[in-house]
Amino acid sequence: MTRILSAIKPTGQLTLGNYIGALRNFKNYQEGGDVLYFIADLHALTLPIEPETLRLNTRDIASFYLASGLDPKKSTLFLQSMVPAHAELNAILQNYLYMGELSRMTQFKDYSSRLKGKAIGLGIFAYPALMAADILLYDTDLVPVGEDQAQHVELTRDLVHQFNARYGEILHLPKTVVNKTGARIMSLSDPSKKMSKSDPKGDIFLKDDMDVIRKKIMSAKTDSGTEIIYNREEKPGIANLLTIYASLKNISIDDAVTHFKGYRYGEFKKEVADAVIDELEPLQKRYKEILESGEYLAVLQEGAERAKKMAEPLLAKVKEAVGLLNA
Ligand code: ATP
Ligand code: LTN
Repeated sequence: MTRILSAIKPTGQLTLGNYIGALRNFKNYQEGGDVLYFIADLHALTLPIEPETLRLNTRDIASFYLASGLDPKKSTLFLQSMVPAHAELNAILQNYLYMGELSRMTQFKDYSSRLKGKAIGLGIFAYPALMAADILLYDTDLVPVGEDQAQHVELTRDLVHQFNARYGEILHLPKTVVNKTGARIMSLSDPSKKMSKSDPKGDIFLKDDMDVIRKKIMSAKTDSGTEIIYNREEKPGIANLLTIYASLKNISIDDAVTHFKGYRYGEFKKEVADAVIDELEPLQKRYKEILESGEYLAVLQEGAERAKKMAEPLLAKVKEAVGLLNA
């Protein structure tokens, strides 16, 4: 059976970008796949974060996982920090990634430029080693992520080739799956930038009130033109709203453009806002119920027990291959 694995890191409030690029697609893999979704809480420590914020974000994401339709009977849901094998494999694999390639990672460059003037922690630099460990621990076949994470999976693939060339066929080669539409939702206030939870300008948050969402979309940055066409370079704001609409309605961008032919920008934005609200209002209601009930806790613990067992054989194989004595 195809094994699928993905994660979200609890660095901030989940955005519409996380939802369209990742979360919304997760449940589709549950049927007929062997799926693991975790919360990358160790990765969240790679940027400065308050302990209480990290805890709140983690609870939120766990609740949103369940609210979005992930079923603990079909998916293994857990926290990265609850399965020590992630950190153990990371300690081994970090020796097979190199400073040059790590310093070329777009995410590292983005984050370190945001930390301008402040010291840059080792964790953000070594981020791809832990992510490679996450993926390789479970012999993962497919990794569904947004476009921004594809580079990290590519680096994991390079590592597999290199490691296996030296030690034999130990690590399984994963593939990235990036959804064609919605892989990169942009900021509403600056559509040249990714909508990002740790740089929350122009974000729509999954927890925003519906009237706030409507206001944000109605005031999204567009251009001085009048035509609704898809052109990422010349009309990035309109292109972004078209992407959001097409993703949520499960239609192609071309069909969205046809649908809005002859619309004014204001009417267009109003329909995009309706589409977002139709999707987020019921999601938010389920999320609140789950968060209040606390039911996510038992789910994460059970998931972690299952994941620990699944991770054991590969970790043992790697230890053996590199020459660590297994007791
Ligand atoms: P951060 O701001 O802390 O970097 P993020 O919002 O980029 O966080 P991640 O936790 O890094 O979110 O990503 C979770 C998933 O959401 C990943 O699969 C990522 O590719 C996807 N994702 C994040 N932002 C977007 C976006 N703007 N458009 C589409 N997918 C996105
Ligand atoms: N880096 C990812 C989160 C993440 C992940 C993973 C995704 C951590 N480990 C393993 C897929 C597979 C991100 O979304 N920023």
